[in-house]
Amino acid sequence: IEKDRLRLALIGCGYFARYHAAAWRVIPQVELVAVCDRAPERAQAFAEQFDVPRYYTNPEALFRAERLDIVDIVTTPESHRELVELAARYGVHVICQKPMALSEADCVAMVESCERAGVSFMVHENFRWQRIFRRARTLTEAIGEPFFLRLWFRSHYDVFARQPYLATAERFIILDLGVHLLDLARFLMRDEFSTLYCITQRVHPQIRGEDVATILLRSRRGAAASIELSYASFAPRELFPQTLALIEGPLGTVLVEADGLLRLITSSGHTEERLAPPSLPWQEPPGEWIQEAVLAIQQHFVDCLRRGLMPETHGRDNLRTMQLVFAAYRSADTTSSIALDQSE
Ligand code: NAD
Ligand code: 89Y
Repeated sequence: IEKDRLRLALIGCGYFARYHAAAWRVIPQVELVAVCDRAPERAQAFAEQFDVPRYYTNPEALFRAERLDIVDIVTTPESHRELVELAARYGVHVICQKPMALSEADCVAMVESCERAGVSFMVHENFRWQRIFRRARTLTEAIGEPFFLRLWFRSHYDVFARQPYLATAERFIILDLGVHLLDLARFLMRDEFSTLYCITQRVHPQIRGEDVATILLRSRRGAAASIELSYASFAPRELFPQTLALIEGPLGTVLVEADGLLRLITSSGHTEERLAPPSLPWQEPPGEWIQEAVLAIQQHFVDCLRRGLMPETHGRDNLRTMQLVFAAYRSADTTSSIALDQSE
């Protein structure tokens, strides 16, 4: 798109949207012209806080009234399909929070609607935009083709305090958090997965869905990956929301440790580097690395739109991640391994 500034609206003015809005405001090629939330007081307060000229409570009214280039959907997932399809009908490019939707059929329909309408559709899959994982992926170039990956996120952080809907969701940790680690696994391995086995558990007595999941995968080229997710794990130090990683190749190992520490071990020795911590004016603990990733992914979406390129984690790419998510639930429900069709 060749325009000085792209006209953007944001739908869903809840907890996480504040990091999106703060980031949009410092991306110079974008102008946040309107926000929308079905709760009028939230829409109004959010518009005031982020200096946005107009607010709406009805998404259709927003699309009718505004001439938009981009919409950013930051509602909870049950509304993602309806809102993405609405954007497609109005010919507006879309960036939508993860998880794309709650069923595979919804995800496929969303991707197809955007393709038919000729709008760009990207999923806001931000974990791979954390600086430490961009750097880790570069370091893997020194270790040859990885034969093993372990990603783990084991925490006892009270996520339900800020995101109470997670306590009542029928499916919790794989859809909400596993989706990020499954995407990271695809990103770090530069490969797709062909077989998956998953065990789920519920440890918290007062929630509805699973809060622990262990997923084992085989990649198309034969590598093994193990993904561990838990909100029931006490640790010496609470690291929420940091993901840790181990990547092994024939020529070396890459380790992603806490607080920006990276290690590379090869036959010529052991090097370590610590990335400088994020420093954004709006950052809030403990999610600073992710808040920085939010800015990076939004800038990437805008750069791709302006250059006519497909963004990373565009809808069809993210369908592969979502297929892994749904396969993990199928595997856990049936205690069987699932063969995936991840052909090109
Ligand atoms: P939230 O419940 O705090 O906010 C959602 C807002 O959307 C609410 O204000 C609600 O009124 C509004 N809304 C819902 N449906 C709507 C509709 N149809 N039309 C208009 N408004 C509607 O939720 P949240 O915690 O901010 O999560 C939002 C999304 O962000 C989720 O998809 C969640 O998975 C994702 N999230 C991502 C990260 C991350 O990327 N690291 C972190 C937290 C949350
Ligand atoms: O919603 C989740 C996410 O995307 O990152 C962490 C989180 O906030 C809670 O699991």
